[in-house]
Amino acid sequence: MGGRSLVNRCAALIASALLFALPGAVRAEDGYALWLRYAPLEGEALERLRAFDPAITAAGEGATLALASQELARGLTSLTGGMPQGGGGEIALNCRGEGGDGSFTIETRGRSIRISGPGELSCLYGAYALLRELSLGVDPAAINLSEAPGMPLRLLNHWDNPDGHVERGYAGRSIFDWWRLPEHLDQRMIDYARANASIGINGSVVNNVNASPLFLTPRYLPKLKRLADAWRPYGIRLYISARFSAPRDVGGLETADPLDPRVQAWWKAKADEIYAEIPDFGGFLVKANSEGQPGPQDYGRTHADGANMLGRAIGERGVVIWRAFVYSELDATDRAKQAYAEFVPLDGQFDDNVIVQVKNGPIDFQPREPFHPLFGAMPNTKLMLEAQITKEYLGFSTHLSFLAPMWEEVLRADTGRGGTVAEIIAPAGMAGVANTGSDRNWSGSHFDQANWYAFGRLAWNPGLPSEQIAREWGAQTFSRDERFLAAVVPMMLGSRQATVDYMNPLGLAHLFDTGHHYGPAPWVCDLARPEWNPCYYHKADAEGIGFDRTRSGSNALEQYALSIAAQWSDPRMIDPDYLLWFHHVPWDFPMPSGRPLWDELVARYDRGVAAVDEMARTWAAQERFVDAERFRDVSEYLRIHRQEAQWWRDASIAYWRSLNGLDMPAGAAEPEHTLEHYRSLTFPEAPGNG
Ligand code: GCW
Repeated sequence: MGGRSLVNRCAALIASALLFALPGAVRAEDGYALWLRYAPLEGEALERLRAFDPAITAAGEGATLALASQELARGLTSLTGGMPQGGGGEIALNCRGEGGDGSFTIETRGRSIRISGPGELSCLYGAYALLRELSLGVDPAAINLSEAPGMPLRLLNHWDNPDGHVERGYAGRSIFDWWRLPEHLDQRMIDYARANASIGINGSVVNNVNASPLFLTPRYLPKLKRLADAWRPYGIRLYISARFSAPRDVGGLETADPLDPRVQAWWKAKADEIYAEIPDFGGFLVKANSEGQPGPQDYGRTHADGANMLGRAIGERGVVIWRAFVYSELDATDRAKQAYAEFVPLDGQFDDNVIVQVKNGPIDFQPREPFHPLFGAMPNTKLMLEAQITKEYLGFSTHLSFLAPMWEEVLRADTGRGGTVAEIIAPAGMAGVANTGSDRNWSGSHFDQANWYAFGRLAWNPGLPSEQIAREWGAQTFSRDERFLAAVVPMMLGSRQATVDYMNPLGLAHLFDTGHHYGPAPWVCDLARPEWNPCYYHKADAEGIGFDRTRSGSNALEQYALSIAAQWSDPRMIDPDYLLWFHHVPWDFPMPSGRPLWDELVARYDRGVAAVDEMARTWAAQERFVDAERFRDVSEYLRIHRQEAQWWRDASIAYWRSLNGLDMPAGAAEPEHTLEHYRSLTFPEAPGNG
């Protein structure tokens, strides 16, 4: 069967795509289509693409190649308002074989575009890349690209439970319908794979790291298999979070000791059982001896003992990803130091198929943290970066906060020990804690789709500038009109700093309300474990504020390379964005701006709130570029965002003043309510709680 018939087989699908693509079709824009809307081109770009009118030919037969053809046909139909007829142009897909890393080349000669690469996935990735360019209005005759992935593993981590609750999920219930699987496969599972593939994501860990052992029971295997089968053509491998105590929980053993031969045999048999059904199973992700999860230390063994035991069960078929997010109430040292202290001594002891997954910063996905000191400190261990796409500490789904600049900040950070974070993780990869849910728009808010998109694009190419990501996303998702992009791209780029400013300015961290982490509660000081308390992190009193992590304090600085520690050790020299992370300083400490610390702090809060006002104004001017439904959604969310930014500012300032007794700096407004008011607010039903 030749390439043409492949295309013919896609005809039905194209016809249905056409239905959605017709200009003026009465189809509400609810955000479901994500960045894959392929809105009809206009003007010169439309004429050019219509004139190009390619035939799509594919040399080969495989399912992934067929998808590449379908995607091209669907995208072109949508972009031009009509199915390509093969009126002279050509898109030739030249990729053979399974496997390959998805790297691709797009070469254009006259009216012929050739997509090639080492395996079929190359053609699928190339097709998405070509469509992205065309969606941005680029002339097909000018598209020449050659791309390879910046790292092998580009994974989403879902913190989804089998009952549909999503830990730290702000977009509804889980997208995974375990109850109806394996018999019913929801269309969302295909659309999900397609969205991921379009940005280069190649794996999905489908359950929470606070893992239910159910996923390791025979009942779940057919469910997992159905998903894995559906995702395979999209190049998405399925992984699961494994509960370390599973041999006891569901295996009938009385121990989960990694050095016990029965435990080893149980995991080996379990892995074999999984691989018999899912030959390309990705492997296990494990949260062990962290926040009450079971692990090897329960038996006096190390993280390396536990990880290697699982790694041997998996063998060459996949990987074990072991999380470094550990801290203990029994350990009195600074929480920011604990992961390093536990893991650095194990460097060199992990097997080849074990990867240690490290959060971007040493505490926990705060609006801003310095990079994690483990990056660069374990030269003989594969390290993977864990980022959080879902906005647990960044305003849930109602604050507009574009996170590419945050990830760019960590990826580009020079560890002073063998390269930037991006270079350190290049042999392993990046994981993003997903923000997907059952909400029609997937991510809880339209702009949070940009964070999913940005995560995938950065994992594919960690050198991509945030600005380019924002432009691409904005043009594909909302409007390619230059006036829209000129306003909305800068708005997105400034939004994360705004969140830092009104929530946790100047290096403050973890001032969130207990448990659900919704809203401010810097006054909480009395919870059982010290590091659960915001007071532990800010250490504010009548004299000053901030966590002394220099030699006179916890000396967390010593965990960084000397060259980096030197930049951060002097409170007068450090970038003010990290000041209170590393230093305890008096309220009148002179800041580079010339203001005393207190005035600077209030100015930062005000700057954050003002930035949200500005965002609302910017958005209000975009009505003509955006469909009514999404325009209104974003407008309403920005109203919530504005109120909550004010709340963060006012509650924080009211609390600091209760400690320092200082007046408001000249010209700054008093908090709207009393401290008692802010302290009295409770939100037991806030979403996403663990
Ligand atoms: O960010 C914290 C969250 C927990 C989460 C934990 C982790 C999955 O508050 O909900 O648990 O980190 O990363 O393990």
